[in-house]
Amino acid sequence: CADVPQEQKAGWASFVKSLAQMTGDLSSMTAPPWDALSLSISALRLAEAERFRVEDHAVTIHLVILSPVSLTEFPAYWCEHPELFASISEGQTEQERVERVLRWFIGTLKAQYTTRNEKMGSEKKPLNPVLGELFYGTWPDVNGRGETVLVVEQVSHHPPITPQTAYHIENKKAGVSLQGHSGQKTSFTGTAINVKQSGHAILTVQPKNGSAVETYLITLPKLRIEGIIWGSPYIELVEMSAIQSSTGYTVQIDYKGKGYFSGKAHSFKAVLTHNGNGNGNGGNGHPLQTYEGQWTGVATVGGPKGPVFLDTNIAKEEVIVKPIEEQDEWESRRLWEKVAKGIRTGDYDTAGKEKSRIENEQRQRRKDEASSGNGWAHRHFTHVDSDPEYQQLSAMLHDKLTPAHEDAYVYKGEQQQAQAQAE
Ligand code: 0T9
Repeated sequence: CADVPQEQKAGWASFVKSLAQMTGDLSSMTAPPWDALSLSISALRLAEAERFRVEDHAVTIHLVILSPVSLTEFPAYWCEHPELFASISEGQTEQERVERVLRWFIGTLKAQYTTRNEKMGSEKKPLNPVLGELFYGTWPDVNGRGETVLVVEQVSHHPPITPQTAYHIENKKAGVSLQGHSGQKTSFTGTAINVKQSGHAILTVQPKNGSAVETYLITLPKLRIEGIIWGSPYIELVEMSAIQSSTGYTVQIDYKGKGYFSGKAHSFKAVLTHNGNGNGNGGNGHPLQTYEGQWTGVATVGGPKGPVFLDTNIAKEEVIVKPIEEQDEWESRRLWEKVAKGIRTGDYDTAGKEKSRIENEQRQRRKDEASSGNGWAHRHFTHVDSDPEYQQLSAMLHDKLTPAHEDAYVYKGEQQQAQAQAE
């Protein structure tokens, strides 16, 4: 690395520093190994680094790795296989239904965590939603499966509260709905970004065979953004997450990258147990079934040679969104239209100016709210300090699988929604 020009090393250091500025939490790190990083990078692929224009300004770097899509669009990833979502209620037994929940959940991971790499070549920094930003979408009723409707709202934005995105997805005909919220805490390890997700989701199912309504707590996995020093960031899921059903079933899902269970990247292994007495420790139950494979590929039941549980390469259906001209001014694609266009066309000047305009407007709004004493009101969700459904389900989960006690954002439903629009 001795022959790497000094300006390029400095360029990388400023690139990495700009990452820190963009992801809030990172900048609170006390002793980031910037120097070590810029040196190790220079020994790697400086040619790659060229596309960040390392010798240039940090501003250029920001925008090149910036995605034109806001985080409020991400909840749509929960439903890019609407038929898997809808068919949960068709399971004949409690165990069959929990298996369908697992199949749907594993089926969402590829979209959630690899879409940006597929569409834009690498993971990119999503647009940071503003408070009150909305995203609406639908998946059509095909073959009688019922229409699925998505409502997303950015419900918090400012520190010290972690920014949170709340969402509600419902297929009325199928009797399946998902309600959740998500936020992230990021930290930089020197070579990767660790992301801890806050929030959880609760799935509600009205079984088609007439059994009582069931709820399922879905916890969110941790992730690592790898490949940063190579200039091509991608996500690997780490540690574990869980699905806990009100019927007493627990699924623990362990995630591993290259070199573990199968020696393949993006691997998982899920174990299904039932906690016989309906309370206490689901993790201690005798394993009823296992599911393993790649969440980007094929998964099997009962061992690697078992029958196929899910092939994640089945076609996905992107959410349908109204044309921008028909959208509310708070809807994500309308709100970010000029920024997104700038990023897409390489007009970073306009993108940057528009982004600052939106951010300044937000700052002014917050100031006005503070001086008038009228805070921002959520349109579709009500904040609750404790959610009884969450309490009931998380009490059945093993400690190591339980997210810290959390509040929730409850969907107001259509009635209140209509009322709010009339006001
Ligand atoms: C919830 C999902 C989440 C959001 C994203 C970490 C991340 C923001 C949060 C967790 C969705 O259900 C699933 C997928 C991707 C996650 C994003 C990946 C990512 O890189 C960003 C962070 C904030 C960055 O933009 C870091 C910058 C880096 C990509 C630049 C090289």
